[in-house]
Amino acid sequence: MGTTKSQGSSSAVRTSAFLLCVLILAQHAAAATVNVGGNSGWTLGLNYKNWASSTKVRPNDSLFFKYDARLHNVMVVSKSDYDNCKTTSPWSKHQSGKDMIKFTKAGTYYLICGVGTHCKAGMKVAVTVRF
Ligand SMILES: [Cu+2]
Repeated sequence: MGTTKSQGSSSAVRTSAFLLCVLILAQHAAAATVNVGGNSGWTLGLNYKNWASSTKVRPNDSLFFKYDARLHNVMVVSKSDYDNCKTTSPWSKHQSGKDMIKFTKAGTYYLICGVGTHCKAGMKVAVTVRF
């Protein structure tokens, strides 16, 4: 009787440990969608430095850029192009107005609007992706 009871509880412990592992793995794998600029989206007049510093982005999360495609676009650029608002050699250009951009590796990524002088006016964001 005592043996049966002890077997029962150790199997319960094993089950809990297994479930805990599954939970941890699931949490690690779950990629989120991050709305760039929060409710304001991708636009002029928002402080993206403040937004980025208060936003957690993990590898494989999708950055969602929501904007009017007639007015803006999104370019992934080098740090130097980000600093200088240079729009002529982007690594990638997105212009659907509802772009999902995903970075699979940790690091800092630089995104700007390539229309007119929007970047110089502050429509630029540096996103640090980390676990
Ligand atoms: Cu713009």
